[in-house]
Amino acid sequence: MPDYELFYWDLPFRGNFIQLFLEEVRAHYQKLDASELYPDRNLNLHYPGMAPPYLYDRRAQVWFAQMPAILMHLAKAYEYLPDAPEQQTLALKVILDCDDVLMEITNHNGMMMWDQESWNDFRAHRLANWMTLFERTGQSHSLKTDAGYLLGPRLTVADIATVALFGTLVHSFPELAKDLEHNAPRVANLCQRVEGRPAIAAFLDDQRRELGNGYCGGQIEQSLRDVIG
Ligand SMILES: N[C@@H](CCC(=O)N[C@@H](CS)C(=O)NCC(=O)O)C(=O)O
Repeated sequence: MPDYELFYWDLPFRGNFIQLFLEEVRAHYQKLDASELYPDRNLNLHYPGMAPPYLYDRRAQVWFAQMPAILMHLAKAYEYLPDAPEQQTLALKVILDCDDVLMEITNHNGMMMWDQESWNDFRAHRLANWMTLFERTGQSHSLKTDAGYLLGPRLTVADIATVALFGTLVHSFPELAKDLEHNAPRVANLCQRVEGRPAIAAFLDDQRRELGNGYCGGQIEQSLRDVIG
């Protein structure tokens, strides 16, 4: 029996935040399709969540929804938070920043499609500022252009989340690699280093062979491809 069950779509988007973590710590888990729970059963969970991802922790017998809550739960279990309490809060802040970027880049989870003008403006300003903000956070700690981590001397959940955000983004949309390199060179290098860690690299190889450059799916992914391309 696996220790965890992760329910998400066959897409990287929010699911990879959890899956990169589970792979990194070599957790015993099973990935199941979100359609097994959503939309018919999600309100019957003990702690219902509005939408995938969902994680079931078999030992604790608890269901979790909300990507940031799931990651914090796992980070505590595997000691992937920084040591100092204020740095632990900073790790949560980094994960919440990531979730905000996911929301913004998909125009509120696809509620509206992108048009060229609004995308160009978002890319030049808010997306660039988001990238810079992660870079500054790393610079305030030990992150160098070829070494170190976002919140200090060791890998934490904040690195996994940052890489799940920007590593996935530039893999799915290689046109954005130069934006990341320009605004956040240390973060760009962090993505390569973390994506190269053995368990994560093996997982991403398989996933990228299967899903190609798929990102968030649906019309909003097509809309992103139209404006980026
Ligand atoms: N704030 C939630 C957002 C959950 C969410 O919007 N999930 C999306 C996919 S990433 C979803 O499956 N939405 C329902 C749908 O597409 O039908 C979280 O961070 O987990």
